[in-house]
This record gives sequence, structure tokens and C-alpha cells, in this order.
Amino acid sequence: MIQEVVWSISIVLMGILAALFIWVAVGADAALVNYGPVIASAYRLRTWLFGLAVIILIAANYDTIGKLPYVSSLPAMPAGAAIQPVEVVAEQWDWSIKPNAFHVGQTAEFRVTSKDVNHGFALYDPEMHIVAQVQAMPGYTNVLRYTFNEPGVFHVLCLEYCGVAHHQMNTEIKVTAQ
Ligand SMILES: [Cu+2]
Repeated sequence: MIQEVVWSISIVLMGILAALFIWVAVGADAALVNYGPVIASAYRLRTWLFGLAVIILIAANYDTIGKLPYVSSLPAMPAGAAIQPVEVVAEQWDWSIKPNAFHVGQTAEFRVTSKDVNHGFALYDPEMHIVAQVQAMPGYTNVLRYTFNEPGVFHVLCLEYCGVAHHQMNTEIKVTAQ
């Protein structure tokens, strides 16, 4: 709701700004007659080059925006790859992760939600390096895929301060060699 209001206000302000730019640009074009023909044609060339730059910018964005890492947390999987669904429910102050044992090479699809407040689902490898994370939010299910590539004990910790026992939200995921 609030996003729609903010969006509407932004659209109106952007419209006013765009109208101002067009008004200035049209006025500048009319003023060109005050200059000599050489300067006038140089300015027209500049206008064309600017238009060309805008087209290149839009084309480059169109081609690359889908490659940004935060567009999707679901990396493309090879055809026929088995994906293990995993139900993750956060609750003050514990994790429920079903199932919580995997083998090397297995891809888990964590479906993460919360029963109460926002938590942060963070997956750590056996060396305690964070390898994946997503928000655990009440009323939403956030999906995160991770392929286990080494055996050992992985940990899930909470990354979002969620109350006095936040630090106790620490559980294990066991990964066995294939
Ligand atoms: Cu927490």
C-alpha cells in the first residue's frame, strides 16, 4: 500500500522533471537560429549523438540486467537435476529444518518462512564461512537453492536480531560423502 503511494508520487515528480527537460530542450532548439550555421549544425550533431548514446544505454541494460546476481536466488539447474525440497521454519528462538541431512552433490531448495518475527537464515560451511543466506519472514516463503559440495557439519545461524535468545538460533546440517 505505502509502496503504491510512494510509487505514484515518484511517477508524478519524474513526469514534471521530464516535462521540464523537454521544455528546455525545445527552447534551446529554437534559440539555435541566433547562432551561425556551423555552430547550429554542431549542436544538431550533438543532439543526434546524445540520442545514439541513449539507445546504446537502453540496449546494453536490456541485454545485461537479467545477469545481475540479485535478480533471482534460484540458479539455473542442469536438466534432470534432482532438487531436494527443504522446509525451514524459524521461530523465537529455534530452527525447524526438514530434512536436515544431505549428501555431497545434492541440491537443497530451502523454503524459508517464520512463525513470528523476521529472522535471517544463514548457511555456514564446515569452516564457518557463510555460503548462502535469505530472510525468514512471517507470511512469506523465500526460496534459496544451495548445492552441497563438501562433506561435514554445516551450520544454520540467525542473521537478524530477533530477541534476547537470538544467539541460540544455531542448528546443524550434516552432509555425508556420496
Ligand atoms: Cu535472530
